[in-house]
Parts: sequence; structure tokens; C-alpha cells
Amino acid sequence: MAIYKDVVKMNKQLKNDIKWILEGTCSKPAKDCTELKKYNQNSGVYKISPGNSKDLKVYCDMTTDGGGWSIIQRHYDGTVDFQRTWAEYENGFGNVEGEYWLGNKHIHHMTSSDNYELRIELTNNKNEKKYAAYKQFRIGDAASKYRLTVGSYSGNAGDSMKYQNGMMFSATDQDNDKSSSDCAKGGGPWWHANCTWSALNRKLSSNLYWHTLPNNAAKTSIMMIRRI
Ligand SMILES: [Ca+2]
Repeated sequence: MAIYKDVVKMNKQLKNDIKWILEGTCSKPAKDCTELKKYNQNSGVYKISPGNSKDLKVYCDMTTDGGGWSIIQRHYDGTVDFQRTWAEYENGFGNVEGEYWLGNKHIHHMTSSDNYELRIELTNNKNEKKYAAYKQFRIGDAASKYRLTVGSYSGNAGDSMKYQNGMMFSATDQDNDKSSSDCAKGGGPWWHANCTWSALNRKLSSNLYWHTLPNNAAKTSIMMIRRI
């Protein structure tokens, strides 16, 4: 019985190895998780190729509201530091199995060549799940300072992104907000105005900020996008 289990395990490992080799050499990776959903029903880490940038790994959510979501931000356990520089937010950081930011340049490549929607999953301070969905989501190029565009809202978390609509991105070393102070200092890197109705890259220990939730507080966040 033990030998049979080992053989099954080896066989599974071999299949996975072959899958990675084939994905790496024989076929071009999919553009995003929306494309991958056609062939894969399981949520997990996949390789994608979003436009001009090189291949990268992303976590695909294949179940929420029909699946096909590329996760661009996950912030829930405090293992990754989100108080980071412009370059780090541009290229992405963290661990795709856990907390991460996909990278502004990658998000720009994806959302500038096709239409995407945004879904933000939050837990409030009573550990209840809430969400905010936006029918359109796009960020501009580096020259625009990765300017945010969001469309019409639906959901039960309240619309705390509309105030950020049209704003430039700010990071720890780049203040592009509309305030005389530096909003990224207390609010974390984000599309700040003067200053903010949402701040999901803020330190978890001071609570993530979502203006339309009780106490303006969120304990966890996941941001995901899907091609429409
Ligand atoms: Ca400022």
C-alpha cells in the first residue's frame, strides 16, 4: 500500500513538472486568470504574461462570482511590509501564495489593452465579509503616475473608491497626492487625494481604511480584476 502511494505521489509530481516545462517552453502563458479559467477550474498560482512585461506569477481566484479573477493585492496577515517605495509598487512585491502587490506596471499593461472590472473583498471589524465591485478598472502608465479610473459601484461594503477616482499613485518616496501633508505616510501607498476614503495598503496593525465600513476599518483585503 505504501509503495502504491509513493508511485501515485511520484506520478503527480512528474505531471506537475511536465506541466511547468510545457508552459515554460512550448506555449505562451495566458494573459490573465480570465483566460486561464477556460482550462483550469482550480484557484491557485499560475504563470501569466500581461502585455509587454515578462511572465509573472499570479494567484487566480476561480470561484468567487464565477471566477477568472487575477488577484492584484492581498493583505491579511501582516507577514509582508506594505510601506514601500515607488519602484517596489511599480514592479510588485510579496509572495503570491500569501500577501502581495502584483505591480503597477503589470496592472497597467493588463488594464490598458482590454476592459477590466474590479472586485474588492474585505472583512469588517466584526469579521463579516463585505465586497465592493466596480464595472470598470484601469490604471494609467508610469508617466501618468499610474492614475486610477474606476467605474460604477455595486456591493455591500459601500463605495470608498469614488473619492480616489482620477488620482495619481503615491508611495513612501513619492508624494503625488492633493494634500499639503504626505498621505502615504499614515495611509500607506495608494491613489491618495486629500487624503483618502480608502487605504488598503496601510499597516494592518492600525487597520486598513475603508470609509464606508463601521469605524472606517477593514481587517483584511483582497483586490482582484477580471477581463470583461
Ligand atoms: Ca502631499
